[in-house]
Amino acid sequence: MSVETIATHPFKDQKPGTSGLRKKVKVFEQPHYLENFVQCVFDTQRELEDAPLVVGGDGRYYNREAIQKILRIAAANGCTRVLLGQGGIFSTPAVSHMIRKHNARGGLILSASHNPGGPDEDFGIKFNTPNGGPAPEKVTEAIYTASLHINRYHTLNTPDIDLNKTGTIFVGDMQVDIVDPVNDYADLMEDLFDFDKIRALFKSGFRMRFDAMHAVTGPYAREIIENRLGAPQGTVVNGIPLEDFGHGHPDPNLVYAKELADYLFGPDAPDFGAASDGDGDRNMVLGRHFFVTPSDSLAVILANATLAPGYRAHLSGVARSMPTSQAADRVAAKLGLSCYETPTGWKFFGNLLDANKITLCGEESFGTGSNHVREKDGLWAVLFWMNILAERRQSVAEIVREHWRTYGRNYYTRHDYEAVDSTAANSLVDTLRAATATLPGQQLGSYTVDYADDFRYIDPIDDSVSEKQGIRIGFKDGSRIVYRLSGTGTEGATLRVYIEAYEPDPAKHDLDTQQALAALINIANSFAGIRERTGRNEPTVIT
Ligand code: VG1
Ligand code: CO
Repeated sequence: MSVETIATHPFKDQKPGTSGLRKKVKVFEQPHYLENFVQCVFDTQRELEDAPLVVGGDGRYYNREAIQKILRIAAANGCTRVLLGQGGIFSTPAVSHMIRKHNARGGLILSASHNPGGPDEDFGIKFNTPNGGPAPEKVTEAIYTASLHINRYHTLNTPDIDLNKTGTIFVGDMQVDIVDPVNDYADLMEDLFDFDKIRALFKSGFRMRFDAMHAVTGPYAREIIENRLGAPQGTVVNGIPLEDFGHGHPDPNLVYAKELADYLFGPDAPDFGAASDGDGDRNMVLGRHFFVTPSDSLAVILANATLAPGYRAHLSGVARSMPTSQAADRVAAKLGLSCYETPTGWKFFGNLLDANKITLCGEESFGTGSNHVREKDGLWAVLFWMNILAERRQSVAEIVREHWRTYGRNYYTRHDYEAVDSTAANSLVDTLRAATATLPGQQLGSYTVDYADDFRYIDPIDDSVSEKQGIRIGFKDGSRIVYRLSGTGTEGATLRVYIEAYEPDPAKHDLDTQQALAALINIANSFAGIRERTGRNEPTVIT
């Protein structure tokens, strides 16, 4: 089979954001666009020749086309073996596990995560390194730099392969093993959690609903929750991955997973509800008439971790992204564990996990995970909760309220302003940055500023420095306001405002979150001049 070398030209917009390269499908469909990015991965990651390379995606529109192109480019670049999910399917955490389990040299994940899919929506590609995790900044920078100079890529002139049948086939000289995308991952979950206990919980009449949101976790959830754990058929809903996610927005929060939320807050609510996003790395958990914030979820999992067999022996430490609430910090302090604060994005947990500095980590954006893989893991978090519920035999609400009584409650909300004018958003953040120097000691409303900065992170393992990770304003009473711009949006800029307040008094643990935080929300809005600068009177999404 002869290698074709195709002349190409650089695209100036291939800079990976918080989580890989994410663009409109129409951008990816431009001639050579995807090809360039993939070739730049091979040009900069020479060890990929030794294979295997793990490839799969969340099943969204353009997944299959992208995989056919990737296989030809991989083969033409001398890659000897690919592990491909049947139907082109792999969840993000499953890819991470496959890389680790099969000693692969990396993985390519096709997904724009929770962003909508379809011809006019979003597509994305992420490169994961041999530890199973998202490429760190030095790798994404190298790929980006290569993309500014590329003038050719290598491919083969071969027909498309059938992605649907498991087994081994060849693209040129490259072996492609098409495998069931679920089995290895389901086995890993069975190693970590007490499946007998959870089976007994279902036998006792426990009812749950898992909403796969027409995205990638459907087949995983059916195998694990219905087949292996014995939940009744129909426990998993929207379980078939669709190219456009049923016209939905596969983002598991109270806004986009409204159907599930309405059910859990309705008259016939089951004991437990959960959902996952497009590529399976996010999770939302709900109890009957009760929503668990992702920040609280991390704290509760940490406090109860030793109830799960995989975490019984040892917990090293915990990390959370900077804007995530400080609820986990309080648990860590009590357990005598170190707690790290990292910039937004899972790639920053990788070094801490590899060095065994942390066992658990999480983000406020519905991401929770551990050292079992190097990505956040939606189903894992759901199973962790099920294991805790099976052991404690209390309701979700009882468990969380008890947690608040022990540690206090961190009220928390995030306000997103989507698709705002990029120039306006950048100047808003620039103005805030300039203001931070003089803020400490000042009064904002009834709050006294303790510290203010643009978060700068020095990786404790390799000393790499990440600048400008978000404006933080911390107040004397422990409450915080954080502003940052999203790195995953595909239209204009998205401004995220994160607001947190600590409440030790159990008599005040039942307030509505927006009301409990109203004074701080006002300060956050007026101090940044959000209305004047963005022309928006209210956030697009509140979580
Ligand atoms: C968002 C979240 C961040 C998360 C990232 C990827 O990034 O805030 O916490 O790691 O999405 O999640 P940003 O830059 O838009 O705020 V996913 O599920 O896309 O892999
Ligand atoms: Co995701």
